[in-house]
Amino acid sequence: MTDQTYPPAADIVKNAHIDIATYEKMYEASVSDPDTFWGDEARKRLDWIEPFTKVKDTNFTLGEVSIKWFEDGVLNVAHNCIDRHLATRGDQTAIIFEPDDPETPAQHITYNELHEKVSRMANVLLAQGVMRGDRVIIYLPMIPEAAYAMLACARIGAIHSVVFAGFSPDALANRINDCQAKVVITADTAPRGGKRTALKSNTDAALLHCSDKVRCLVVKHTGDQTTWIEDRDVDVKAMMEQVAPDCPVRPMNAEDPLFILYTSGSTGKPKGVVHSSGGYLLYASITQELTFDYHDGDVFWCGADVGWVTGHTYIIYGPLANGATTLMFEGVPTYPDASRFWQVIDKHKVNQFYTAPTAIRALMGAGTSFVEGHDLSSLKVLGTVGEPINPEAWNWYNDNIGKGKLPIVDTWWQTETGGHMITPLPGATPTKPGSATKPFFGVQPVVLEPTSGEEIHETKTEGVLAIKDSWPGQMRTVYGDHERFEKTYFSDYKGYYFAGDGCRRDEDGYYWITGRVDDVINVSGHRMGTAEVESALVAHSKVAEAAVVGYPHDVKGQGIYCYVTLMNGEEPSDDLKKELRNWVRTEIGPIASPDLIQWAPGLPKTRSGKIMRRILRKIAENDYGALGDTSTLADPSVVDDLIENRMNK
Ligand code: 6R9
Repeated sequence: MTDQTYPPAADIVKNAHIDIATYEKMYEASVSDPDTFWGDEARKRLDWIEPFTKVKDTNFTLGEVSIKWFEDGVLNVAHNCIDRHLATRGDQTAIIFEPDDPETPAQHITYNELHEKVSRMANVLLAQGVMRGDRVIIYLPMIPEAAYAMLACARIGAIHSVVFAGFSPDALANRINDCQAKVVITADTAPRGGKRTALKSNTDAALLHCSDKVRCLVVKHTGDQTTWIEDRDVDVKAMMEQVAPDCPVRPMNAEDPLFILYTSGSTGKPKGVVHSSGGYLLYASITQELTFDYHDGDVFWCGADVGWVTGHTYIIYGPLANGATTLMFEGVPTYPDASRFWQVIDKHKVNQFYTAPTAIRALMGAGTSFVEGHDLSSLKVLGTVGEPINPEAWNWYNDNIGKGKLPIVDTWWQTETGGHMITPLPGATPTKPGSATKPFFGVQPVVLEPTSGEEIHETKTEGVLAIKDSWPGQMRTVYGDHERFEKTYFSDYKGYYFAGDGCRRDEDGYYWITGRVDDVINVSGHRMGTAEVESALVAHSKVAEAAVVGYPHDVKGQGIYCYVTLMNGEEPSDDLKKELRNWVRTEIGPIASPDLIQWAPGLPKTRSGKIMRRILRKIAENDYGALGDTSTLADPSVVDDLIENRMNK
């Protein structure tokens, strides 16, 4: 990592919402008196049906963890993202939809049109018997209907849970069942990078494992043929034409859940992260505006998928709460070729662009010829998210896309945090490639000594990253399992929210995220629990045991390395590797596809039978010098075998 510092350019400082003096003053105010700071922001940024009288009521004590913000306030999220803008910006574009195929015309959906579509979709849901608090699964590609569906739920007080369209039928079924969804909204097929995913047939397969009461709402997007089950399947677009174009918003309590989003942890099945209506929306609004220095009239493009939290907060809720024009892109960065991002920026005159280091690395590998010939002069701010950015990728982004002039905001945050936690602000923070820099307003990061859990007060230090006090965008609970919420985030380090990441803090107080300290790996910016991949592998009849770790991968950041012990009598072969890869893809989805599989006659275990993952990680990383103490192993010789047969990259 380089420690070179890039101060914001003078013209950026001049036009930005926040300069360095303002940042310091506001930061101090936000942590010394959160009630005043967040109370003022909540009144300024959101429309309240009933004003709140209390701002913050939060407790991080194990056994009593409770997070409430604006708890007696009443509002509606869809009203805040749509209706209140109609008087002043009804004809302004709310969503630009850029389809997968560049030959298909883009759509510009105004706030007036968004209002009508969302109301119609809400009426369709009501007609299906969806009531306040009911769960709705959204399994859709990146099409405007995904936005309509999310906002329609918000409008009537239903709780949505978006499932990434790359997940398998099994993963979808698990989520439908975990939150006992009443309805699944899907599409016939999803075009992406010129290929099509059969979402409806995936949904059919998933619903075989769910209650037969679950209704299936199908968006006919491509018109591809699908099976149709009368009395269960509903043609959403046809229904939307039949229902009324208006639907009143339902007043919701600030603490009513807005959505559930499943995310991987280090143990067990994915957790349903629950976000609130009031605090979450406030946090989405303030971070979208200030982190990206968004100004009225700008075109904002977050290149994530709505299946992830980044898409929730920075394609839908943040931009729309701020009355922005937000771009929704159905495709991938490399289709038809590696110039697609730059073409889209040129075509729609994008002002802020937000993507992941893995995408930057892939495009960097394709070469700069793909950037040439595209006018990128509309760009004002660049952002990254999802994993630490390596200096090579940072420099490439800075030189070729930012032309050495634009601020790059490297935003550290999580599904659990709702919005940015540690990030530069364009007009305020000098950046250092690879550092997420300084905390956002109201966020109090601390570095803890990993074993004692003591807070380290020296500025320059290293340890685990934790957060000292609540912020409005914080998750409220794990759906249906508050105990798991407390155990996962508040039990290892008492009194703090423990994020699962390690970090270093330099002499300037800048934070450098060093990666997960638990068994979560980060593959192409997607979070994956190694335990999930392991349980998929051992579900295969030929697999006796499996251990999965991450290893450094040039494009993906981390790749998935699997050690597999076969059942007695099973023969290892390349065909079997292929079979196991396909198996994991069907169990979880293509994003979990193993990169390397090594046959392991035995796994390194302690005498009590615990797999020593530290050793497996080191072998996968090709770092044999650092294996550490292997004397506690039940059978130290298995290590030699694993080293000898390590897969070559
Ligand atoms: C928003 C999102 C969260 C995990 C997080 C950390 C990693 C995210 C990062 C970063 C270094 C950044 N992460 N942003 N690491 N620098 N700027 O990605 O949410 O999918 O829940 O992942 O991603 O390890 O703990 P999520």
